[in-house]
Amino acid sequence: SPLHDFLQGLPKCEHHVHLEGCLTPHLIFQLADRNGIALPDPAANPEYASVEALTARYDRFTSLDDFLHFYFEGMAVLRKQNDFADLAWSYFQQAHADGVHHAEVFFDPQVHESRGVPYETIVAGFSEGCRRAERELGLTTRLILCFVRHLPVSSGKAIYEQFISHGHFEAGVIHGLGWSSTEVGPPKDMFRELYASAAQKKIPLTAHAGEEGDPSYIHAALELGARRIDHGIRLVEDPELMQRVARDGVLLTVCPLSNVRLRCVPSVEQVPVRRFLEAGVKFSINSDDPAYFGGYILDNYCAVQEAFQLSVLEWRIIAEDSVQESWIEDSRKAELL
Ligand code: ES4
Ligand code: ZN
Repeated sequence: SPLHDFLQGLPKCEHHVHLEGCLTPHLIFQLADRNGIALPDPAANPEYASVEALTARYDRFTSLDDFLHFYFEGMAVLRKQNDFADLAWSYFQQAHADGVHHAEVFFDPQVHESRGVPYETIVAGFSEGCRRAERELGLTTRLILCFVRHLPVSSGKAIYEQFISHGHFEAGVIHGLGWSSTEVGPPKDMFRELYASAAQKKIPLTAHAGEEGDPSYIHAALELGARRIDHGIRLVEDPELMQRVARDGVLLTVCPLSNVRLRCVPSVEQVPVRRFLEAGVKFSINSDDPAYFGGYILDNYCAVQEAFQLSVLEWRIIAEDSVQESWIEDSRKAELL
């Protein structure tokens, strides 16, 4: 887009990216080999015949759950601390090249632990990647532990207890909690108890809601204490709730290319970017699962620009809101503004 260089140079914050969603087909095959892990048999699963075949399958996701099947299958190649560290590092290098100065990144410990990887290994690897990015690239980073909605609450509770007993919030190793995975189906308030406990400890909370699910999922997430909403695009279907979100300054972390790939909208033009701007709803633009959705954060910024032709002033509002709503100290915000 004509503003590509301007958008590249704009100091960006990313708030919605799953580190496991940065696992490219190339890295899946490489780590499967390195760790001696068998990928699904290509005889029965032709998409696993090659890097190219797997990449091509990613163009044809039919829904969130269709994508999640591949996302959870792919992450099975992560075993050792250095697998997690390498994955995080590969994301941070790309983010840095895209002009990201601050990144808040999700990870799914329940899913790895269900495959026998200890919580300590996962957290040590991902935080090693974060520290390297801070040291070598000058990024600031925040790890957000995500609960997943397709596994039993008891498995989320077991992870939460390890997070608490390690003192990982107080130590600044993990800065917040979120939830993600299958939206429609499981109870909207399944993490009520965990979020109540975390809110009491003043732990920042976010939640995936209003991606495939209707606005009542957003309402439930806010009721449980989320102070940020991941996706939230269906908020426009409830004008009253939208007014409240605008008034309370709740940030939506919007992921345009993800929404198109998962068929939440037919094209980027239908992501309610203008409506959010007009309603005074704060939002940031993010990549979600860049290895699966065909683009990192700058591709998402450029896609929004192509669809909406925003002014430089509008871009400055978006960039400023992303700094102000980041979970960082005021002194760091001042550096980024
Ligand atoms: C996700 Cl796009 C999306 N939605 C919900 N959960 C997720 N986990 C990873 N990507
Ligand atoms: Zn997400």
